[in-house]
Amino acid sequence: MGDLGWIAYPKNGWEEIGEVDENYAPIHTYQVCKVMEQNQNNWLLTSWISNEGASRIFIELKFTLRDCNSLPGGLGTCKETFNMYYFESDDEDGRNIKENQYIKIDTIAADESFTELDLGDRVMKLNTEVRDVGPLTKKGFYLAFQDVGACIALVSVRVYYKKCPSVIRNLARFPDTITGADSSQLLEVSGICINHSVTDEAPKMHCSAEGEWLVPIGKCLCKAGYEEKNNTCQAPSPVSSVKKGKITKNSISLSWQEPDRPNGIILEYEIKYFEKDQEMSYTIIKSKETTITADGLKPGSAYVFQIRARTAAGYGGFSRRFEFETSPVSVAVSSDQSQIPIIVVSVTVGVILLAVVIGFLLSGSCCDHGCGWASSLRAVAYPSLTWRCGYSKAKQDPEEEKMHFHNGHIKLPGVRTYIDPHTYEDPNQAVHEFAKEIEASCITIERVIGAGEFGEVCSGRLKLQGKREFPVAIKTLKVGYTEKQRRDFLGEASIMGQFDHPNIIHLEGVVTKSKPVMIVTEYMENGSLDTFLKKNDGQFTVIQLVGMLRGIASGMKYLSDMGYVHRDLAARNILINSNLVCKVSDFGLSRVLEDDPEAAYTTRGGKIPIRWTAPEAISFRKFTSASDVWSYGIVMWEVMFYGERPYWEMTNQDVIKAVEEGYRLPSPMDCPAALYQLMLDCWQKDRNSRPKFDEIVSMLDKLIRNPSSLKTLVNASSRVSNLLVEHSPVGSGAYRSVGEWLEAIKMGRYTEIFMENGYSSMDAVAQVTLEDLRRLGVTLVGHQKKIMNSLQEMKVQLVNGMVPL
Ligand code: ACK
Repeated sequence: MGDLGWIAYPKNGWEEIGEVDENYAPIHTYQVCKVMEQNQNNWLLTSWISNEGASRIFIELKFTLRDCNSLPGGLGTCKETFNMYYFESDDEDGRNIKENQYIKIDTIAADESFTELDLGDRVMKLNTEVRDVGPLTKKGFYLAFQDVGACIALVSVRVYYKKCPSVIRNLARFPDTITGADSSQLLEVSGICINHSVTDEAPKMHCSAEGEWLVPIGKCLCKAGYEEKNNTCQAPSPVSSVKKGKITKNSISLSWQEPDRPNGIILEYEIKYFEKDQEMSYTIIKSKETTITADGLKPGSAYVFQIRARTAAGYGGFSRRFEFETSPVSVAVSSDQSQIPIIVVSVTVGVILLAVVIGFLLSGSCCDHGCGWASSLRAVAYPSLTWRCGYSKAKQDPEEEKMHFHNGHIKLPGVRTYIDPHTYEDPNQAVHEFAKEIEASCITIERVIGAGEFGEVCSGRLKLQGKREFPVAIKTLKVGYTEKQRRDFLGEASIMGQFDHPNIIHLEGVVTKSKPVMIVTEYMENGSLDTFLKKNDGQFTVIQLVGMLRGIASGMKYLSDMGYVHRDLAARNILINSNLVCKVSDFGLSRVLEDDPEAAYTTRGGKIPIRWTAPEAISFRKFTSASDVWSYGIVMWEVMFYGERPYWEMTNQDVIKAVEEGYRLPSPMDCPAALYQLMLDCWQKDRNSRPKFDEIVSMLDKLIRNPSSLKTLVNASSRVSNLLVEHSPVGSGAYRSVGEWLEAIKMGRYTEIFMENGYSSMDAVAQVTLEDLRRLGVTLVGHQKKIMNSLQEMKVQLVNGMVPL
């Protein structure tokens, strides 16, 4: 409002005009209009502007400029541009520097100049131009505007920088981050775990030059005893109500309820007890049930009990202390005798367990995994023995033993291996081992979003006790199902429930105690990846696409580490949420055999999604993580091609033959060479030569950190040499019409515009330039690229004599 402190020289050049805006607020405008006089050199210098730590700044100018043609007699001297400069300085001392020390930013021209006529109509054609400057190395700078004989009114100068605003993602806080100096630079920023959380995988995000956070990597987890809610970790309520059951002179039975706010699925409870005032000598029992009997206690003595729950995130806090007393000696002496054999058996079990552990350790032959098991086993074994100078062991619940040895697997907390639900005799047991039972009344079904093999897929909301309602996807099992269908349907939940990873679809639970039977998972707003990409063709940056691929690779790394082979990895089996986070889904037991519409019967009788499957898996059903890597390469191709069908309309038989003969899919258009190379690596015939998922993740991370490595694209002529020529839409021969061509490259929406503007033949289309496309209203850069690349490719093919245009 006051004096801007800008300096104009010579004095009769730029002139400050006090005006008011539409709200009658005073505004400054600088004008100059020496169009009739020779050799103008009028400077306008701003005051010192601090760059506030930014190394790249943007300057937005709003101005009007007079059309020289509309000036009678001024044509010889009149100009229609002016120049913008800057000079960096740490303080205001730089003000009196010479003109030639200023660095030119650009010559500014008007998109629209105004004429006498416009003046008469009082139409002011305001131009907006933005320029950026960087890298800046000092604390601030001056701007200068040089007029050399134009008629200009400078109405507004806005100077700004861009930043990625502070955000909490994956329980990590990322600070306000000023974007980098380079317009293509991605700054890697480390997040700091929020209160009560700890690092799982170092959380990082990338701040783009446009001020957007991209490609979150890693995450924090709430500490043991805390649960995640609205991007914070708050302590869960501990076990609150503990009731005593049967009490004898040597034993106390207890039961309790699940905590009000369990931290995920409760895997087990830990019960700590000790004789009152003897806290140093305590016993710990682990149980999967909400009841236990502590025996071997002293008659007529008070005991203190505390219970805590364990979920995948760790232990919650202990409950308050509950105190109960055993019966005095005179009560139920005879019934007590029956306990003795049990105690003896239990102690024996404990000793055998310990012997097994020591055997493992002493044998010295165990692999890393084996040692992990052994040490975990030791930790779990101690409930069967006394702790410090405690008492003989409490009665061991058979459930606890199953926890140690489950269907021949040693399944202990902390050992992350996948267990095939088929190994369970009773599939219901597998479901309840890995999936939480949800009451149907907690679920509100809102709408049907699709059809699954077993019934409808719906979206809805889940309200769990003590938690805020949140959106979920619900798969239902249709009425009239057979026992096998029910088993297969719930099999997916038994598999999914074993996984816990940000790039694997998360299971909330199952409804099995009422009908319809349901599987409830997290809701993924953008649905399946193939449909989503087709709908948004050409609309993402390469970095965004690579971010999606990185997520999928990270999920697959987790699965392969768990020993799980997916067998049907394809873009249609990836779900994508509103943050563009991709998650691997579809873990059906019979999936590969039955429910994938892409799966076809092979000569050996199996049903396999041919286009996505590695040759060794098609030929002799050798499904491994390496065959998943082949499928991953196909997913990369689908993503970079925005959901195009691999091998287009080739028949399955032709695909098998072509792949056997060494042909591979051509590079998608505009594909960075590094990504296409990775695809080709995934499609190595020798499965041992294919990269592993951890290598793929590292490779993609490297590309994301160094986006300039993505700038080298597979060039059109090398693409041609890779083409499965007869089957590429581009190489499939001359197009009969412009419509057919645009349809083939999925740009059919522009057919009418092309025809209306005279591009009605392929000959005419061949002349189209980028400028023409913009004029036709093809404004999306992705679409412009697609059309121009296709034209370019047709021209290359013409040169090569491959496909006549
Ligand atoms: O492409 P879509 O919208 O995404 O159509 C299919 C449909 O259900 C049948 O599978 C959608 N779908 C499946 N699981 C989920 C989920 N967890 N969140 C959102 N949509 C889902 C899928």
